[in-house]
Amino acid sequence: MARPSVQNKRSSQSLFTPIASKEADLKIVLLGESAVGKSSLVTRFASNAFDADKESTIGAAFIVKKYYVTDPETSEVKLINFQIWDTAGQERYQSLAPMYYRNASVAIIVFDLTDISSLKKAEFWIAELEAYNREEHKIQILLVGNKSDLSKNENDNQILETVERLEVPYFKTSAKEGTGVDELFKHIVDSIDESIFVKSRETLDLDQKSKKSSCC
Ligand SMILES: Nc1nc2c(ncn2[C@@H]2O[C@H](COP(=O)(O)OP(=O)(O)OP(=O)(O)O)[C@@H](O)[C@H]2O)c(=O)[nH]1
Ligand SMILES: [Mg+2]
Repeated sequence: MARPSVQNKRSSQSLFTPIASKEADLKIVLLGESAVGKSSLVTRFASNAFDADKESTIGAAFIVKKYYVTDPETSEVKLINFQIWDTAGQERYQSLAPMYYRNASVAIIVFDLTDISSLKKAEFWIAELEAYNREEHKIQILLVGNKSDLSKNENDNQILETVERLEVPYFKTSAKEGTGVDELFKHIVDSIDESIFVKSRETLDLDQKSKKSSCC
């Protein structure tokens, strides 16, 4: 089957918002050391923007993003309501993290490709989530090396060895330039279980409107 195409704000959605037949809510959490670019990745994904002077997150930020996917074969449009918890990487907020990853479907663990110590912190979060998953939870864990625009390959071998050992899907991104961000979210969209989709409220609204207009 051909892979579904994704329409986000950058493409046709701003000109024409499709009506989805099905929709699903998807809770995502971002974890990682401070200043690795978690908030910048969310801003790139949700608003296609980048702020070079982004302020460090306090506690956590919550972002909602509607994301439409069209199946090229059936033309069926599906809506994914991303509910994104962007946590604060500063040490003093670390104990709050379980509040945000509890009930999440996907955890994006971010490190900075130019700062090898941030990969250690990523390993810590992966270990914590794997322990949580052993208690009958099922968070999909993804590892992201961000700031690829700055990386000069100096840490590559050490990163690759660690990534192979961790055995989690790995993505390289630049929130600044936007590279790799679509691939990351497309991977998330592609791995959504069909069973979580329900009939879209947009279709239900249309059904009701057409019933009203044909009535009496
Ligand atoms: N060059 C470059 N800079 C980036 C990139 N992503 C983020 N930055 C910069 O890195 C700094 C930290 O980014 P944030 O997005 O605030 O990092 P964070 O992980 O959310 O940090 P906390 O909220 O403290 O946990 C900011 O100055 C960003 O502009 C990137 O891909 N490339
Ligand atoms: Mg932040």
